[in-house]
Parts: sequence; structure tokens; C-alpha cells
Amino acid sequence: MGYRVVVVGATGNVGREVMQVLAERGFPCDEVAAVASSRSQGSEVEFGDTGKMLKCQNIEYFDWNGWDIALFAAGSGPAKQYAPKAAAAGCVVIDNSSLYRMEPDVPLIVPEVNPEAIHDYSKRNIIANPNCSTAQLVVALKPLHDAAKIKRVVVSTYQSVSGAGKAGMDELFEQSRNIFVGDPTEPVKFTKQIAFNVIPHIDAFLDDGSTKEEWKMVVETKKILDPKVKVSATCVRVPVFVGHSEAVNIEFENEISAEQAQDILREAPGCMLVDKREDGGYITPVEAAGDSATYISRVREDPTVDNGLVLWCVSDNLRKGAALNAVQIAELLGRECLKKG
Ligand code: 11C
Repeated sequence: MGYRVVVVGATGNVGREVMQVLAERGFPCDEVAAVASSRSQGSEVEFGDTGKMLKCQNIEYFDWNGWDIALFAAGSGPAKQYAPKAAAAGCVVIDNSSLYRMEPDVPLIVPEVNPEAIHDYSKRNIIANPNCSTAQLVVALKPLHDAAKIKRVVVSTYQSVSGAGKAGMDELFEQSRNIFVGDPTEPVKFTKQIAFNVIPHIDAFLDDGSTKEEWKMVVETKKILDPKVKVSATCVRVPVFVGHSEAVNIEFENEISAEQAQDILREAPGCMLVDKREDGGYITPVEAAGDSATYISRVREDPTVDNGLVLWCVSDNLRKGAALNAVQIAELLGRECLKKG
């Protein structure tokens, strides 16, 4: 016996990936409903590569009763309006938006890092999925924190345009083509030209000069990993279609060598160490796209601080950063709390 699962935002970048990951991992679904806004009502989405087509239902009229789990990938607006309705009907919501992440009675979970938080799901029947750049960061940090206790992290991100949705991907494609054919177009989705450029700005500016994306990395890392860890983040959009990269500088309480860190990361859940210290012996986003792992390369000691390490971390932002992590939460919920059969 399996679960009755709803995918909300089924036609978007993350929603489609959720379908793919559910099918690929053989998540025990008795039934799957594709739900979206009225604009997508009636359009069809494929359940993974199974050939099974699902017709999108309009979220405004969807009856949540009798459904076990709803994976929301529709942004904060629909999450605000519909997640409480689903939750009240007994359907556990796993929400990919930032709306509920920092609410104290909503667990924010990366299963490799804080699986124990799953037991708090019943406080609101809502579980939050972290921001993509946070998810891959904490997967890499957790085993190192367990080994030598992290004091401070300084992270610079190189985030792909798919983090800004399909419109972001279309803008990079079209802008690149238009520049090549000598007919450049003005930016629409991004604030400056993204083709052949980098933009040190993701999400809204805050009063202290940081951006909301940077703030999310700080507060979410604390909530998931350890509130004592200090984080300084600079988030940058780069002209890459899929896959976020991060240069991470870590200061530890206790001694840890690069070799020890490599040994730990080689075995750590969700991590894949590719660190050959030679030409091409590291991972780039093009290679991580479509994959489930958080890749780690370029692990080395930082001689400018006591107990310091530097590393490079890359993951598919639509998978570990969103859809895969959400499905892993659903698997954890099934194993620990909503047992069937
Ligand atoms: C980006 N990280 O790359 C963002 C997308 O809070 O879930 C995801 C935003 C979020 O633009």
C-alpha cells in the first residue's frame, strides 16, 4: 500500500523535477495528482519518464481530503493560500518556498543533516524545504561539523539561472543568442545582463546591505545545522543553466587536516568527493546537473586562520536544492511517521 501524493506547481521547473524524482526513486505512490494554477489547468505533465501523463487540476477547486502528502513547488503565494488548507485536511505539506522555513513550529529539514526534526511535522502538518544554496552547503558541512566543530563559514555562491525559474533560463538563452547575432536585448528577469556576465544580487535587498538570498543562507544553516555556527554569505548569479557552485571557507574549533576532511567527505551521506588536485580533477556544474549528489572538490587547508579549510561544493539546484530534498523528506516522513501497509 502506498501514498496518495499531490504535486503542486507541477508544470514549473521544480514541479517537473519532483515528478521525475518520485518516479526515479520508486516512491510508493498509489495515486499522484498534478495541481497547478488555473493557467495550467488541463495541460499534461509526464510522471517521470514513465510515459504516464497526468492532467493538471486547478488548485482553486482541489479537494485535499484523503491525500497523504502534498509537495508544494509553487512559490510563497500559493503556499500561503493553500498549504494551511491542505494541512487542515490532514495532508502533510512539504513546501519548497521560503514562507514557512523560519517559523519555529515548522521543521526545516535536510535528511542527511537533521532527520530527527521530522517528528515535529505534526505541529502544523507543514514541513519546509530549504533554499537550494543552503541545502548543498549543509550536506557538505554536517560531517565536518561532527568531526571538528565549525565556528564560522564564509561562503560565496555561483548560482545558476534555473534558480530563478524557467524565465531565468529563457533570458540567458535568448540574451546570449541576441548578443551573438548583434541584436542585444534589455534584461527583464534579471536586473543586469546575465549572458557573459555575473550579477552579485539574488532576491531583495535588506536594510543592512545584504540580500534576502544571503540572509536565507545564514538563518537556514543555523536552523538546520547549529545555531552557534556563524555564516557570512555573498550570493552571485552566473550564466550557468543548472547547478549551483559554492566556494566555502570554514573555521573550526578543533584541528582538522585537508586529508582528514577528504576521508570524512568520501564516506559522508549525500556527498561525492572528486578531488584529484590535477587538471580537470574537480567538479563543475555542467557535470553535476541531473545528478543527486553534493559534489565536493578542491579541499585544502587555509593557512591564514587557525583550523581553517577551504572547499568547492557543487550540486544540481533543482534536485538536491529542491525536488530531491523534498522527496527525501517525504521518504523520511513515510519511514518515521506515516507508515503504510
Ligand atoms: C535562486 N536559491 O537560485 C534561489 C531559488 O528561497 O527557495 C530558490 C529560492 C528559495 O534564485
